[in-house]
Amino acid sequence: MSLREILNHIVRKPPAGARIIVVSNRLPLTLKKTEQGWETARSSGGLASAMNPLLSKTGGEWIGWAGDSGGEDSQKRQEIISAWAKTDHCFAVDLPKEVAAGFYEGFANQTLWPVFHNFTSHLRFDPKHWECYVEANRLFCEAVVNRYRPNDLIWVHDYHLMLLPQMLRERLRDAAVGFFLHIPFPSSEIFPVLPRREELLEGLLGADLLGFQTHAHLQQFRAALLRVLGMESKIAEVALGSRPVRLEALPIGIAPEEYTGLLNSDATTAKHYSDWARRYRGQRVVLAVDRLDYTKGVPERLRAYAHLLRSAPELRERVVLIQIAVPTREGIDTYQELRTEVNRLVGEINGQLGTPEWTPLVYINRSIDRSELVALYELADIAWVGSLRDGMNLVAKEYVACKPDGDGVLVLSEFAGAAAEMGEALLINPYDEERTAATVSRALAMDRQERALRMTALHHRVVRNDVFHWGEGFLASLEDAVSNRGRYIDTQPKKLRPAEIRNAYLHAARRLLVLDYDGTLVPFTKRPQQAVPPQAVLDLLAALASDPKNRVALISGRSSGDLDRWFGTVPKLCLVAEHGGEIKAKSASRWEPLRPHARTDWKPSVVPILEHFVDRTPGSFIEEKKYALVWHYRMAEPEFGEWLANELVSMLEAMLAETELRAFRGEKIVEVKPVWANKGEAIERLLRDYPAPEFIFAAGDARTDEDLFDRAPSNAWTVRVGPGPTRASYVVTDLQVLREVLELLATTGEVRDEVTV
Ligand code: ADQ
Repeated sequence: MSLREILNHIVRKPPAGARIIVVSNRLPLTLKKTEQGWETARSSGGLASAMNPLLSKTGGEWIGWAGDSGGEDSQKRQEIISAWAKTDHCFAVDLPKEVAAGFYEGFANQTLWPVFHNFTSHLRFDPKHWECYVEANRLFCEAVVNRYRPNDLIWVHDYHLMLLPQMLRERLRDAAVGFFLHIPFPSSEIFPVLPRREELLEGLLGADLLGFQTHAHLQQFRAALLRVLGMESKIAEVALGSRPVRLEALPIGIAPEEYTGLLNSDATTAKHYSDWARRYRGQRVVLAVDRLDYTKGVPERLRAYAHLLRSAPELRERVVLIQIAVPTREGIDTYQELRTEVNRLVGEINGQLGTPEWTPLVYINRSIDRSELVALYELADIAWVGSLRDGMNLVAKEYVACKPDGDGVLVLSEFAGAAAEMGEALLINPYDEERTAATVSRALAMDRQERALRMTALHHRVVRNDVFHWGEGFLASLEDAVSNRGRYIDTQPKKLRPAEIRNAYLHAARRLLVLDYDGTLVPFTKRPQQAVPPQAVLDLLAALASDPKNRVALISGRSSGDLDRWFGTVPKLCLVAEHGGEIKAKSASRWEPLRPHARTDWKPSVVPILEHFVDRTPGSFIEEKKYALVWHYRMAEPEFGEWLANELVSMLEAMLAETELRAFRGEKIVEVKPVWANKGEAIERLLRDYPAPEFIFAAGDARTDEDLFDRAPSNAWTVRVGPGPTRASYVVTDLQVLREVLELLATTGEVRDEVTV
């Protein structure tokens, strides 16, 4: 059985009829211009190894950029491209030369790449490059739309194509679209630096599933959504009105057999191994393999190595560092500068520290064959991965795959995604050259037993969590996300029909009505104190509360003082203040906190932060409640207010992470309060005091009311007032309609005979 067949075997069987369309910047095939004319070169990267078996199993297709944009003998080029479509199911997107340059070397690699790797100083932005990026994504979109058949699963890869999911959503409304980001997602401090950040996030949100290499990257994406778009999300989902976007951390793996196969039974690999082993007999071999990219930390590694040699003279003539560095993106200035710096360091180390018999650093500045690479992995006592930032880093996993005997040490940067799942490696901070040198020295001195213990655990994990496991996991999640989409649509709220609810109301002998105040019974006002209840609202509440079959609770974000002043005179009305912070039960004279011994000693540390925001935002102010602090910015300039609110919430989230406090966005407010003070807790408390009502009605208009809808029993009439995503079962267009419904209930409460079904 060939490797491909074995892999096909283990790949999860896709649902009948579902094909995969893989979309990535580059195809696994590239056009190469040689002296004989155009030729096809095959890439055997991890992505190609993962996708090929999945594609051949499902009859899927791969869409990507053909590479070189052509020239004189373009007819031959076109012939090759047509052959790819027939024999390899690879469909080339042709990008005009200027579009390709602005898209790839421009926006993708000089704007997105540095920012996503935290190198904001390398950021270059040209609005023309952005236009090329949009155009290239559009051309990819056309290509996908042309190839798409209903039920296909579209899998888009990486930062080159961040606009594509939304473009596809607009053209193929029901298509299953997944996106995987191979590089890290930057922190919410850094992401906003990115020109066109809103469009990029919106582009991604067209997908059904967004996959990241680590949980940390996923969390940073969520933080960026909040900060840039003011959009809240759950740990694994962004709710977008009618459609959820699933978020998942799915670390990519390698195809271990592609390495172990060569290791065990390839003559060329064995030959390379014996040549290298002979050459470095008596020396410990430390290996580094990178694209020559500033994110990979090559100069930092060379400086740390020089430090090691200077501080440990006993290592001289007994160790060699083999640094393989594949040239990459050479048309970009930063990469030229990096190349010059690395050349200088190589010369300096060998010139200053070498001897006639010993070259401490072997520098190979080209791509090497897989067989040579595997021989080097086999030979190396230590692999040194020093990325300053990296989505995953496959070299770490490839080295481990080549150590089935458990002998070898992996020194790994904590800033590579791989560190999240390779804890048995010796972790380094590559910026700390002194300690990095000490760690490499420790790796060199590590005894056989410890090496075996660490390497065996790593090896098992790399073999188990291979690239097929990753591919299957992604596709399974994508299908699941799409089938949940149906359930999500089913759970979209229905329009509230007054006759229907009136009927249910009249038939119930025991009823609970839970009503929000601002935005639900009265409109918002510029100043919270202006929202005094009109007499009609007081009369309505009094009528409902006076019905002996009813328990009515007004549940609001306002303070107990406000509620007492405005509603204290309505008999039998139960009041809940501060979103569930305090409760005044029916006919009670005193307020009590929802949680006993609730603390307020956190306020002095939060007030100065809110004051700082008041200083920056004319028209905004702080409201102090018993258990909460609120920053109101209704009177502030709208866009500036929203922007600052996002910033405030992001800042508070980080600061309050370890406490029971949280920062919540509301209607033109940011509120800091304990997590337990919410309307969900409040309805549960109301139901404890008044158990098993036959009819439950809960209405609200804002995010805080979602807790109420979430925790209300499943048979409750939960009603959202106004538009927006909601977990309520029903919706009414505005508060006027809600008032009419409540009036209908209040006035017809006792007239059973009128019921018409
Ligand atoms: P890359 O930045 O390209 O990938 P990496 O994960 O290290 O980084 O993959 C590099 C690949 O190139 C490895 O398979 C390696 O063996 C090969 N390679 C490196 N130097 C070579 C040389 N001189 N000769 C031949 N082959 C060489 C992006 C992200 C990563 C993420 C991957 C996959 O930046 O963080 O791990 O995608 O998701």
